[in-house]
Amino acid sequence: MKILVINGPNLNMLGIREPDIYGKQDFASLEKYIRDCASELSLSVSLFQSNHEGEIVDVIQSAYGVYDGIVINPAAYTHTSVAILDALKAVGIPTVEVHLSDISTREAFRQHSYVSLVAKKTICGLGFEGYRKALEFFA
Ligand code: CA2
Repeated sequence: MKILVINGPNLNMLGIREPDIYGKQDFASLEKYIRDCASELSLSVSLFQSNHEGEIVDVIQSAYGVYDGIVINPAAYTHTSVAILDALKAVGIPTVEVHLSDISTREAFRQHSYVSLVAKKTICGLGFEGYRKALEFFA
């Protein structure tokens, strides 16, 4: 089973600020963690990170007919992007949404997610472990 993992804007900056919210580990550690989890679960995984909404839309469109599942942390685009929601609807690939923090207990503007409208499952507040749970959903 082929899974595409998409991380959105600023997640490449993990570990340098706000460790109380996002943890102390950097983005390279997150990518290694995801690859190790996928390997343990016998899933084929591709990783993509972008700070650009249109690039994320493009990679979702490119996943059509190629990937069996998408794991996405849209980061700030979670709360703003109808374009990412529409791309996920267009390709119809089962999607699990992940957030490192618990967005339901943070600022009001973080409590709404467009991606949740299409996601099979949303996992929040488990840090890196949320990505493992998302991969387990597909496994
Ligand atoms: O909790 C999550 O995973 C988020 O998707 C992370 C986003 C945030 O905008 C969402 O509301 C929730 C932020 C990604 C990274 O932000 C950083 C902030 C400071 C230092 C490093 C990264």
